[in-house]
Amino acid sequence: MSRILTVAAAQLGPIQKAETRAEVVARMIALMEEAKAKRADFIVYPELALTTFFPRWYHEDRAEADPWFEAAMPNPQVQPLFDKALECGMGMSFGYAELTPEGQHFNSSILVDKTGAIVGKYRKIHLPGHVDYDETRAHQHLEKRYFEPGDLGFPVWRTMGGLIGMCICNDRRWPETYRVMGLQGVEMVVLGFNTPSVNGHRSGEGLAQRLFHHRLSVQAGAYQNSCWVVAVAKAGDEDGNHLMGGTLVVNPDGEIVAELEGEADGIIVVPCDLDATRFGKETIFDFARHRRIEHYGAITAQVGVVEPD
Ligand code: CDT
Repeated sequence: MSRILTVAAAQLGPIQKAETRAEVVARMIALMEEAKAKRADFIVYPELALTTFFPRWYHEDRAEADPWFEAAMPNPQVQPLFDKALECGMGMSFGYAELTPEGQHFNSSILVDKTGAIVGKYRKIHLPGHVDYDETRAHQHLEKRYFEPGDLGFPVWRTMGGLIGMCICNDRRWPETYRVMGLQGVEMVVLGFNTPSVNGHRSGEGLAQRLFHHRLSVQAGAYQNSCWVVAVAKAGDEDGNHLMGGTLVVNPDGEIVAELEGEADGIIVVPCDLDATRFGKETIFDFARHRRIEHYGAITAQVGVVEPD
């Protein structure tokens, strides 16, 4: 049996500070049209897809960052993307900065089905970076200043003929992210990322190593939970700050089946057989038969390391 969901991983090249939502949405629509021509069912865009990666910019008054946030989704500036998706009969996922009616700020992503309905929302849980200006860093990474940790867990949704989950950027480096979704039977994890191509704390850690850690993380998550992973970059030079590419699709064996070259807007389209997740889920990663939860208590009982006496 096969159950094909054809996915388009839609990388965005750099978005400069001065670029408007309307300009970015036009770029996203152009990628969607390309995906439609290649018969994609589902298109995945990056983290914070509608704007530049603004958490690199420090504001003493954090409310000054609010113009980067969306107070409603969809809103008039993003509606043309929803209209195009409905016209194409295509599901989609993209990330954006969410400002709730209660005044909370999250780094969020949504899952939209082929009828244009928002069926899922995820709020980033593993926020990297720092709260205050850090002069020891080559560049600032102020996600902990501008966002609260997500409060929705790691849900999985039954949609588009499969079981689909989301996470965002830094979440992909944490095995807990995939396992919590794996325990809900996830068949495809989709995620977007904005990853600086140099570690702000360690200038010797450059592009090659950053790409290595990225691939290592998503390949391990896919293999250990026997699911597809679709990881989509915002890439290139944003106002002098470089983000790596590395948009790719990983199969449930942990193999990269497609990877986009370069740092510009572009897509890779992969027919993903969701039934290919069955083998791993029913053999080596049959959780019901093999997990030993009596030994996993420390995973949820503590945050930091507790060394033995
Ligand atoms: N956007 C995001 O989460 N970026 C992080 C950079 C970590 S360095 C502070 C990432 O994991 O790629």
